[in-house]
Amino acid sequence: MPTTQTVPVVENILKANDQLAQSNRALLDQHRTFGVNFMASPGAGKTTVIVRTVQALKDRFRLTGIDGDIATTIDADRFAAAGIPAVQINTGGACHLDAVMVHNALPQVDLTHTDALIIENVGNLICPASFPLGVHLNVLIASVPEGADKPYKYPTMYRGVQAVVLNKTDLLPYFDFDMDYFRQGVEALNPGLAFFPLSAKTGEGFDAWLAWLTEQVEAYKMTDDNCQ
Ligand SMILES: Nc1nc2c(ncn2[C@@H]2O[C@H](COP(=O)(O)OP(=O)(O)OP(=O)(O)O)[C@@H](O)[C@H]2O)c(=O)[nH]1
Ligand SMILES: [Mg+2]
Repeated sequence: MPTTQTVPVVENILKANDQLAQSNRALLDQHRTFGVNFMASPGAGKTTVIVRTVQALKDRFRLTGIDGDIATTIDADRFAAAGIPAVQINTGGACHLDAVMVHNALPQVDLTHTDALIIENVGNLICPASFPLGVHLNVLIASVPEGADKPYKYPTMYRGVQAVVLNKTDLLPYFDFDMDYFRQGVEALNPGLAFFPLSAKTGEGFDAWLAWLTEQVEAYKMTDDNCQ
């Protein structure tokens, strides 16, 4: 019967993904590389936030970018223009990165000389939430024009991340964005979640985000040092 066959296949795919995600994590840990996965809807500002973050932190940490897109190298080219090595994954139509794609891309990354691996996932609020990549930190970038109801409509994504960046706050005067409603939605799904309202365009609010991310990378490196 179609339904009884479909469910096990999907379960197997997800299980295989999780196993490879663990192997990705082991490889990153072996090289003491902190992995960050940025997820968001199309156009929320993933690349713009990443580029501004990279420009601010690249003298402090050795960074490498992996960009996932259905087609083109536009975003990986933007990473490279920001001054870091960049690898493009074209998913050929798939609406998310998965652990296999990242696993296959990792040999192109000089992990020995990378403190933090920055991954931009495919623009989508649904599929990436089901495919862990093996990173240490998952960040969701929401944006003001998307509307304040998104935590309620895409709960799996909001539940599975360790931080939410609310981008495009420079547009707050022009949109009917109910900040309290948004915050309540996030808090109900993921209590105490780190939250950074900012504008990647003007830089407003960016310092708090950079300070927090720096702390995460440094805490990871310190733990690793202690394990040696
Ligand atoms: N006003 C404003 N525009 C922004 C901000 N951040 C990004 N944008 C604009 O939003 C558009 C999309 O930005 P990208 O960074 O390409 O978004 P993305 O999420 O990487 O898009 P995809 O990779 O295609 O899913 C561009 O026109 C950016 O200039 C911001 O803080 N404020
Ligand atoms: Mg992008």
